[in-house]
Amino acid sequence: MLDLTGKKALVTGIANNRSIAWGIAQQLHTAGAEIGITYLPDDKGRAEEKVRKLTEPLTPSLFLPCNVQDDAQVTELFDTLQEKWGSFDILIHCLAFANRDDLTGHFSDTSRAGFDLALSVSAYSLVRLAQGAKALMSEGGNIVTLTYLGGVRVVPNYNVMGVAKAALEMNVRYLAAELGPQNIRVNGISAGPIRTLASSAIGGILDMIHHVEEVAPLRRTVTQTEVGNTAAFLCSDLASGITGQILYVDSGYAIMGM
Ligand code: 0WE
Repeated sequence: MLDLTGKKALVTGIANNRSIAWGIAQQLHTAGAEIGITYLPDDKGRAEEKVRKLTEPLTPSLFLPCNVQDDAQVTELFDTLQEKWGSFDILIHCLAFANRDDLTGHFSDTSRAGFDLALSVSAYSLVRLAQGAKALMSEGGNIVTLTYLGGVRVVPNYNVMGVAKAALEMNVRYLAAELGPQNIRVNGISAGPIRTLASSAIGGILDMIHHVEEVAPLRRTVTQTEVGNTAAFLCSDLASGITGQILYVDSGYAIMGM
């Protein structure tokens, strides 16, 4: 049985009702987990308000700001987690960012600053959050991150994000090897393209979605709920033997060669 009753789950990366992280939070909640939410704070508090309203039905027991580029915020996050939760069980990492200019045009024109930014937000952040989490996952735990095919194969315009996802997927393996003895499992979900705030900001996402609908074995794209169910599975005892893996939730797209 997929049962997460009594488990505490911290979910990062919810921006709005289309976020894959929101799909994951809902399915973890449905499976019985207690939810904590982090949001990316902005100057006007709009993001906080929006994410708070959206996630209210899950009655989160924690709601905390976390910009992974700000060391003080990450330290504060784990201090608060220790104080309020003591220990926790599940960390969901759904964070990525690259400059928009770096997601179009020539990959060879990527600047050092653009490269550093993409790798820092999208890959290093998993290492930093795992660092904080391992100290609080005293009874073992689960870490799940989101990745994309563009991290293992060339997808036009994904560019520096592909390099960041390659680093992220290797982070999954190194973290899984190191944290396994503490019974902390670390896995990634490689989701097919979905219309979200992040992907909609990219020109041509609809064409990519139509391409998937034509050639993927299931002849359709995947939903946030399907990714959420896979995350819930990975965090459950049903997946107790799985760690260090990247699981493709992509309607089968990645198996095709032609
Ligand atoms: O990982 C992603 C998107 C991540 C992303 C999106 C943005 C848009 C707005 C990272 N940084 C930014 N920065 C912005 O300013 N995906 C898997 C979705 C995605 O993004 C693509 C894709 C797909 C699919 C970019 C190019 C080509 C395909």
